[in-house]
Amino acid sequence: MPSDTMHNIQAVIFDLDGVIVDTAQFHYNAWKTLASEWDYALKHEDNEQLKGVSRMDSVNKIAQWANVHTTTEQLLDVAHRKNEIYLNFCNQLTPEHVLPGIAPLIEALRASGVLVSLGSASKNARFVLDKLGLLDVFDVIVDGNDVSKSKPNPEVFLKAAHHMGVSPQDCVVLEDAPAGVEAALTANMKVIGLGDASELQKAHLVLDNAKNLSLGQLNQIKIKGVA
Ligand code: B16
Ligand code: MG
Repeated sequence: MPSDTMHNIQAVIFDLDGVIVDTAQFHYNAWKTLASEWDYALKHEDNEQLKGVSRMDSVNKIAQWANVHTTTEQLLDVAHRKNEIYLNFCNQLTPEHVLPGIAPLIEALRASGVLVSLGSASKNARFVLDKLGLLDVFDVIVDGNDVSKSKPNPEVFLKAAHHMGVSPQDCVVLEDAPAGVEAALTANMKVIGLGDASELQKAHLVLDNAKNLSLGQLNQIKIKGVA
């Protein structure tokens, strides 16, 4: 085996919302509707803090921002109604909504024998992947139904690595959220942030999108730990 092959990545873990598909806006609009019932105008900055965060952790944060103290039943009801609005938006998704570069990247990784996994906080991940025509392309899917701790906890990524039989150091995570970047770093994985560099500065590399992302670039990050 050539010496540099030993350093090559073995797996890529994809976040879903904001990496594979732009559903972040759907979450935002749905939460805005519910927050307005509490007379709270949800802001863009608030939404940044909800990215990658589970549904119940999100509803708890919004209640706190709105200074609302209510029962668990009511919080569950708000979360349930938010999800109905969100799923209604998701119903319109088709394979054309897969973000640029993602489908060819998955194809290239699979062709090179690199494992691909989903690592998402969403309990709707399989529904969304099905809409996008991507349900069958992952070696492993770990989503919000499989974990008890929300990002920035690394549970979702560590579970994905474990199910693939790969060491965390041999995984690269693609993330759009500060909480997800934090989770990947805590998991001892390399992480590429996709989106706003000022929000994702802790990632090893930040790109606008996955358009020109190649396996060679992923391996460079693995070898050099590019900062
Ligand atoms: P659900 P990701 C996360 O998905 C979203 O970024 C976050 O906004 C959402 O609250 C969370 O999933 C839970 O989603 O309500 O569908 O279970 O970015 O980790 O793929
Ligand atoms: Mg995300």
